[in-house]
Amino acid sequence: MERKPLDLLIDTNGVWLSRNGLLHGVKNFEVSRNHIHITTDCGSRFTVRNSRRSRSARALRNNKYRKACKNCKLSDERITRFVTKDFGRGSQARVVTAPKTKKSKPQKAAVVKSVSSKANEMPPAAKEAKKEKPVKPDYTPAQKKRITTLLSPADDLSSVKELPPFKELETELVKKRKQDLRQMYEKDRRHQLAQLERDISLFLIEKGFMEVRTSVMIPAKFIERMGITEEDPLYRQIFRVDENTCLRPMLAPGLYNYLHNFDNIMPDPLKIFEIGTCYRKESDGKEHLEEFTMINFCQMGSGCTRENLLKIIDDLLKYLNIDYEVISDNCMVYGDTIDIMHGDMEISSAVVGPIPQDLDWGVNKPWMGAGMGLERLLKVKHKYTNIKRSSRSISYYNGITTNLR
Ligand code: ATP
Ligand code: 9VF
Ligand code: MG
Repeated sequence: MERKPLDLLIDTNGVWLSRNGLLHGVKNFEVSRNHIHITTDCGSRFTVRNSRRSRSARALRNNKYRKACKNCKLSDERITRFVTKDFGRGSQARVVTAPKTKKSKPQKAAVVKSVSSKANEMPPAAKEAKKEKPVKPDYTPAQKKRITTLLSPADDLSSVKELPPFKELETELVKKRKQDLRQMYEKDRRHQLAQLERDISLFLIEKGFMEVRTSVMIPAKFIERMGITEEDPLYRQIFRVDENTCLRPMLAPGLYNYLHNFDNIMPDPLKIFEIGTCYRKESDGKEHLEEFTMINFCQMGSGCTRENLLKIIDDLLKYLNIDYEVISDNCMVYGDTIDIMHGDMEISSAVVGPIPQDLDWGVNKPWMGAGMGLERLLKVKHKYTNIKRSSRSISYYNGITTNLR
């Protein structure tokens, strides 16, 4: 059965469960592209990611709570409705989203279109423009795909009034892309992903973090020890090599081992990081790769505050020239996370520990850390429409298709 997305769960239940199991009434909520902006009856306002797989979504599906929030003054009826899964009667929450598709949703696409009711309306001028499309030859879907592949983010076809026949445009673009590649060979010769890895590495070393490299193939029991159980969506995303081995979906297990082994050898605080490939079975497209590069830095001991963590992230993203926004989210492994977003794409998840799992790794000091995807950083930096352009690949070199023969 397809899991309900978080917005639908909130809509049906009319309640919100905080991390500590406190049940709140939802006064209203607003759904934007990937987020839900929630106001509780007790007046707190926050933004969470509209995910099917988050801790909150799972908690709401489970219908369990520890205590009802006193300030929310939830009626018995609302609490009963929540615990008995009587979803039939609709919600008391006043949803202030677009009038939209409430019954026919909850596909992501529908939510995407309902950013606001205004956004759905096309201004009259735009309607006119739509009627008067510039004369374009009708490319077949395969031809459109080929042209899209050949375009670089710097190309702008929108100002071209009349597009030439397919073959002509293809030849022109192939020529341009060959020139781009030749120029890279002549002038720079650096691979974007490799260079970004070097840049981040130097940046963190300057800041006092020590670089480590751990195995890509890890014992499957590390997954368990991370607190990833069968209910966690990540569980099914893991590439298994054999019964006892898998490809790492994250860098945390390796880092945990180093935190344990280096504790009391290094002065306080201990600061380490790793950059390396991680593997996850993913189903959705433009910002997920099954093989991607993660940077995870962490600090253990003194100074592990949210403020200090955000400062390092801010310095790093300023250095890389990437705009971002901070929101809170939660996940099964770490509980509450600080998510760093660029528009609607998560570029990093950051956490301030400690968390209960630490003890299973022999770690018993405060920590903070963040994981960030390098291909997503490149996607933002170079305005790629698809993350494949920045991935490990034989089909693209620095975002340029290599299929030019
Ligand atoms: P998402 O919800 O977007 O799938 P996530 O929360 O599962 O991401 P984390 O486990 O927090 O991802 O990983 C830390 C970072 O690694 C993310 O913020 C993202 O930048 C990057 N990342 C995670 N999964 C992928 C992927 N499949 N492809 C590319 N980058 C990824
Ligand atoms: C932050 C996201 C548990 C003390 C070794 C370091 C972190 C979030 C990282 C990553 C993950 N966590 N994709 O932990 O820095 O592990 O899910 Si540690
Ligand atoms: Mg995350």
